[in-house]
Amino acid sequence: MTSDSTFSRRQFAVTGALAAGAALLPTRSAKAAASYEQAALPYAFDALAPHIDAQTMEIHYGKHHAGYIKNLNAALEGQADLAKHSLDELLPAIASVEDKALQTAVRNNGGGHWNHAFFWETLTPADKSGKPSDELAKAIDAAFGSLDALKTAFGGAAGKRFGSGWAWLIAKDGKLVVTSTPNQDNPLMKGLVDDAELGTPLLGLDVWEHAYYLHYQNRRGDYASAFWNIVNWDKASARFADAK
Ligand code: MN3
Repeated sequence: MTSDSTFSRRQFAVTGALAAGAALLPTRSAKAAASYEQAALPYAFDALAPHIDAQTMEIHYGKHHAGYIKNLNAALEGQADLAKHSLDELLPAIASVEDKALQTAVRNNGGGHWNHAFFWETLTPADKSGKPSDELAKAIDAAFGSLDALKTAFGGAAGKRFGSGWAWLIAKDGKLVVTSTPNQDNPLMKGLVDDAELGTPLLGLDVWEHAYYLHYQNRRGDYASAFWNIVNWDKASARFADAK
């Protein structure tokens, strides 16, 4: 802490804003200022090939995702009242962080960490991909007409996202919706993304070029189609069950 009065007031404003916007949040850990860590990949770098190649996975996980975590921890240095929360708690309350530079750092790097951790768990080797639960299959049919129609809608969202971002399948008010967000935004970021894009993510596809360019170059559509071979349907089905 510093004795500079301007800095102290700013700190108080940020802390007070989050408390007001997200009262009674449980704390992630008894320790103040815990640092975020990268979980091990649940499969080998080459386990998703040929749909996602080993070199892309190694760089994506080891450099890009790791970089977001490093930058997030740096941004939250000295911000114990924010750092004590999990990202599942922090991202929905992020709009209440009044310090815009801090908000942007958490938006980009906290979003980056959350999105990539979610993405690795969304994927699985093709021989373990499985199929949607009966409950999820029914919801897909109700919302889109068929699984193939969902794939078309999702591929459209991935293809239309200008520049970098994500395509999502979310559960929203008991219904399934395909959305997309720019950069490292995601469907948890209340107040920062459109209300129509808020919901519980079931599937997410990283459409940043770093996610596919080595193998697919400009062919984002081929990458988005290949995604369906390596979707972890057990995981998506569990997320859907939890969302209800
Ligand atoms: Mn990425």
